[in-house]
Amino acid sequence: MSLLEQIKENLIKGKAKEVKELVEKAIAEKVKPADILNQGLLAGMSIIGERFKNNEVYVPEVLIAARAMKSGMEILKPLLAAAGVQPKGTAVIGTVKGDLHDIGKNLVGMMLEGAGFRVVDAGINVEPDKMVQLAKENSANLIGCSALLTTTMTNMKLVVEAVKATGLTGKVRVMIGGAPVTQAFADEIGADGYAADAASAADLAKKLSGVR
Ligand code: B12
Repeated sequence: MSLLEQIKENLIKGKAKEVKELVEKAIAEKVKPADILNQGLLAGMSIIGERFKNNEVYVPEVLIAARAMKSGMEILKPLLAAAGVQPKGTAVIGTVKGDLHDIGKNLVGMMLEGAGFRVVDAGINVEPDKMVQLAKENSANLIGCSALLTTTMTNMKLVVEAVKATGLTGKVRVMIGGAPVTQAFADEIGADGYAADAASAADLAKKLSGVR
């Protein structure tokens, strides 16, 4: 098995220490940082995403795989920056005003990172203006809103409106999700997209960013 395949397989199994060592080995063997990222780490994370979508693995496995990805990314990040490898896009993610649930939002963040995006985590109970301000400050092309309560999902509309009010419509796309959220609701409030789970959120982010 090639080094890159070993990185991918160990990431799928959530073996953080092994992933870190293999990434170090690949760097020492002069494998290109972009190949380590794309054919090793991201390839593994994409398989975990597919399995999660198909209910073949569950939240704990995704968290463990994401931890393994992080251990490899820590070493790779400075090299990627030095090699001029650009992220696929930047997403500001947050749980909307009034809502403290963050497990789903965090998973979405991890899958977005796993898909090659830079993620700015705005946290929980986030004011709509704060989301937009962070998007501006970080030149983000995406805002991801999470809500788990029927009483707070309506605050997603405020984010869509704040994006409009700042003239960022078309530049910053708003995607939404969370257990009570539906595509019909996304259409109703004028959000750019909805996804039912973290792996689909990564697919949606790529679609909205026009990248593969
Ligand atoms: C854990 C939990 C809590 C924890 C949260 C801890 C934390 N750090 O997040 C605590 C105990 C704090 C909590 C508090 C409350 N909770 Co609560 N909670 C839950 C519970 C059990 C699980 C939620 C969860 O984490 N699911 C797992 C994650 C992985 O799933 P997920 O969030 O849906 O995310 C996935 C997708 O939705 C999607 N997704 C999520 N976000 C995004 C964003 C984008 C952009 C995209 C594209 C996709 C996406 O991808 C994720 C991964 O696949 C749910 C019940 C349930 N089964 O959903 C109740 C639930 C959401 N809670 C509920 C309630 C009522 C409350 C409280 C009001 C209780 C109270 N009386 O105090 C408070 C509200 C506090 C507040 N202001 O937010 C109700 C909501 C009812 C409703 N319809 O509004 C639920 C449904 C329980 C119930 N059956 O009554 N809760």
